[in-house]
Amino acid sequence: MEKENYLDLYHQMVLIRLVEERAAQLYQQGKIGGFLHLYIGQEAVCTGLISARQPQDRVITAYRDHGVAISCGIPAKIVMAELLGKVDGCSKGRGGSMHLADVEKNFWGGHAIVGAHLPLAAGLALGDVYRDSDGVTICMFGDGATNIGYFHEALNLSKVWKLPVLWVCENNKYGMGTSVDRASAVSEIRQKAEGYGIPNERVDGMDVMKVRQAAEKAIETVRTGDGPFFLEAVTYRFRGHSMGDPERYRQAEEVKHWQEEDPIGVYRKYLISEKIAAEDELDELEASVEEEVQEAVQFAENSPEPAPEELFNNVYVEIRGI
Ligand SMILES: Cc1ncc(C[n+]2csc(CCOP(=O)(O)OP(=O)(O)O)c2C)c(N)n1
Ligand SMILES: [Mg+2]
Repeated sequence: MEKENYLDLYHQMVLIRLVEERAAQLYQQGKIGGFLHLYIGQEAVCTGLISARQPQDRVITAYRDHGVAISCGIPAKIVMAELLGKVDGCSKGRGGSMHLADVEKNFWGGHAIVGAHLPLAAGLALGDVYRDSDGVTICMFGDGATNIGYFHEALNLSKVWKLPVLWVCENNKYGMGTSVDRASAVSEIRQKAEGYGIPNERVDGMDVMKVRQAAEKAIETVRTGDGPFFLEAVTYRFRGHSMGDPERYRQAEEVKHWQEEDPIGVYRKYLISEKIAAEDELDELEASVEEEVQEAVQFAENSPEPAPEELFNNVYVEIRGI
């Protein structure tokens, strides 16, 4: 990678963090409605993973999707406008936090029902097989989703039909409020892929470089190979499941322990120790991201609300030649 590429990844991680910190404030001010699931702590996963994809590779995820949308190339101001339910949002203000999407950027959403997008990912990949495309469908989901029937149906079918899917489990140790240890029969989620004969790997999801390397390998394995691959990224969410979670299911010390491994801090140290960037250069970059987020909020606040007569428009969309 060139220096510019390293800095791009840093920029992206800081941007995701600051967008979400502002989103939390806007939520508390009542400017964002519905649910808001923050990705803070998990930024290295989407940043490393999606930086390794080619344009023909699709991405689909669950409701913890703000970081994924930014990594897929949706500008911060468009994400912010969607969070505020405004017409300039990527879903024209109808989707909100859990339904960010942009097909032009090969980002297929943002899905609120746990596990339900896994069969959709299998369908997208089947479409690519029909069209003779060499695209890989990257499907991200949580550890909790792996206890749901859809997960098992989708994994099974993907192996039987040799579908080009990269299954990526973000194991952040908890579902809504239940730890993996209490809800899952196996503690290493990748073991579930073994049951379907799917090759798999576990990676440190707090280290963007490690995620990127594992993702590059996994995506190429799927592209050139004979069916799906399963990647488990071990990570942690620093905030509650969604806004207003009292977090009675975990100890403050545990959260503090993981925060010492903040993925942005880990990467910052790496860039400095490898002499890729100097400290003041990274400080400047952070300051510019703060401005970018400020502008994004202004843009979103100034964007109009959808008009009432638009209510039934854009409920379904016809997409040709996907
Ligand atoms: C089918 C279904 N059951 C229950 C819920 C409620 N629910 C929302 S998120 C969630 C936990 C999912 O945890 P995980 O897959 O680990 O994702 P994370 O929130 O950790 O990113 C649950 C049970 C839902 N949205 N859909
Ligand atoms: Mg989880």
